[in-house]
Amino acid sequence: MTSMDRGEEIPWFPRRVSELDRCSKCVTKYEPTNDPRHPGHGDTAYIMRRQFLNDQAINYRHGDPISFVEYTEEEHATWTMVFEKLKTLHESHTCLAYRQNLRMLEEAGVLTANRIPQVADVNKYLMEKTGFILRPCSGLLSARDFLASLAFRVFQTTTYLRHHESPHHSPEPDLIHELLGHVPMFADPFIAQMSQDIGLMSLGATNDQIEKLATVYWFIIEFGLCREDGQLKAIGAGLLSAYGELMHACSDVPDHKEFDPQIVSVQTYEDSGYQPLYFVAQSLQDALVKLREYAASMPRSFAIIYDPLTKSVQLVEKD
Ligand code: TIH
Ligand code: FE2
Repeated sequence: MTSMDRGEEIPWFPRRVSELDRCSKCVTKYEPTNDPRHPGHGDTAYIMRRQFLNDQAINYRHGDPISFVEYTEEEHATWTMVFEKLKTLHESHTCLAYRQNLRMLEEAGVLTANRIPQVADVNKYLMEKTGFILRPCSGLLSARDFLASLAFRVFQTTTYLRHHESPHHSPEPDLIHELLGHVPMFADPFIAQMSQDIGLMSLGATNDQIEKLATVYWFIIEFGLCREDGQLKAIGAGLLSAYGELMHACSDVPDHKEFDPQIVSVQTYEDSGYQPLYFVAQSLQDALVKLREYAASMPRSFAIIYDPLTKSVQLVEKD
């Protein structure tokens, strides 16, 4: 008997990469239009600029060339300031994979401190590293839609920048976070695989499972740490793009626990200020192994098979 026969509804999910066009549902949180915690709250010019870039992203369809974005001098200046300040912490606070990939991205001229890179150029680079590509989106997506895209090695990316008066921490993802936090890590095969595994597990998952997977994603891909030579180092993109929180995370102020997806999946988290608790993996390899054990333990009435050549998945019913 299949799960369909038992009357269990498997929620709709994309079967091929082009169906990600149907996975762009945004959730509203920290909108500068109505949330005083957003640094751009009350700044009409900022709000309009953010809206303009979001509108462009909303109209993006799979297969479209990524359009060139003309960033303003003010935006370039914010980028440069953030990049240069973060550089002072790279040696001491970031993991080896980040440092190596960032150096390669700089040497290739893809990420440079003086100009905001174009997403199309970043994609060309990442495509050859791990096959991950960035696709424009218009803000914080629903966890289900966001995780589904990872199954196809697609990363939904905001295109607006944080407010210039709060350059070193943003309460929401922005292009600086995507480019300085995620891009060097998506060039790493273990992070790429972990992200895709979480994505594949999310396809057709229950709401409860989606929440658990989103929490694991949060604590490893966004805010994860690892230990190198006895020292805490950031692997999470949310730390790699935020000067203040990067220092906080590696200090002895917050709590640190060993990364165990079973425990992580039910941990509550902070999403407007610094985290009070971080999880520490032994290494990226170790995190991937643990994640795969966790994935295998998740109850599911079907299996998903991914074909990288056609970027499509097949659902196999278990009986
Ligand atoms: N706090 C991050 C930054 O300042 O770059 C942005 C975010 C990542 C995830 C949630 S908010
Ligand atoms: Fe992120």
